[in-house]
Amino acid sequence: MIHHDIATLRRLLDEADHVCALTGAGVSAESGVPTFRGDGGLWRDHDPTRIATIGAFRRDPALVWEFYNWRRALVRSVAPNRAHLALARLERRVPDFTLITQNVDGLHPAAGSERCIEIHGSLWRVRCTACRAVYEDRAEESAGDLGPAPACARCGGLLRPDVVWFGEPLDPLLWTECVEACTACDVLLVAGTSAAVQPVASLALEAKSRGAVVAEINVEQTPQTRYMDFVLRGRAGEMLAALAPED
Ligand code: BV8
Ligand code: ZN
Repeated sequence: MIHHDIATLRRLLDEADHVCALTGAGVSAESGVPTFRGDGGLWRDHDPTRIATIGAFRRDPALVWEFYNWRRALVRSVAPNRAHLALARLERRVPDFTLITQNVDGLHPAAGSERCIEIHGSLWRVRCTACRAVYEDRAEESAGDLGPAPACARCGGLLRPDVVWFGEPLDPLLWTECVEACTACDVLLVAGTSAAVQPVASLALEAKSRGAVVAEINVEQTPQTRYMDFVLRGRAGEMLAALAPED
């Protein structure tokens, strides 16, 4: 039996000790950041395997940096939306809250989320392909554009975006934290994700198998809709603001 009423889900959140939220690109859509697979999606014009893979980067680093510089400049020009702000409020109200995001745009931390696991990395971190130095980088002066072949200040090696590409493993420590949070939580909110990318998509079913109440917040159906306890069919900003209204 799938429920659809926000009031009941909100009461469950009020009673929960441990809440987990898992977000995808749909949560940033209302900030003006294109999703990957929807209309006008990022991947629509690009084949992700041509861009978001280590092979693509080795073949044509300038092409990959063109894509990421464009996304960095775009994200620098937008602000967190109601969905990000609502999840930051929820974190402050719940005894034990964990946010897991597939998004690399940094909008959750910008909205005030502190317990946020960026499981696919961040547009705002770059990593040296030679000495593995990691640089936190808002690129204030360059407005996001690091050029076609940014070089490591320490060794001169080629820098890459510190994100997880297809075929690359997730950070094992972060992944363990994600699994622990999803298997221990009372309620899991899955917002704005097509549940297309593994192994992150498996977290929702893992949570459900351990007895969590799992709620999908999405404008469309996903392959996981039928497993959900709650389905809030609508925009993440509106739904999450209703679940965690302003004081
Ligand atoms: C790995 C980072 C193994 C960079 C991204 C089974 C098990 C394990 C792996 C695999 C497997 N099957 C296949 C794989 C391989 C692959 C994979 O999952 N492929 C898929 C496509 C089939 N997985 C991997 O390669 C992963 N690595 O498994 O390594 C390994 C182990 C050991 C040693 C070596 C290797 C790594 C995957 C990470 C890839 N990186 N991005 C970057 O962002 O540039 S993926 C990319 O997709 C983003 O991270 C994004 O977050 C993610 C998921 O997309 P969504 O966030 O869901 O966005 P999408 O557009 O798809 O959907 C948006 C949703 O929002 C829609 O449902 C829409 O309806 C909704 N929406 C829109 N507007 C709104 C809304 N909802 C609410 N409100 C709105 N307003
Ligand atoms: Zn280096």
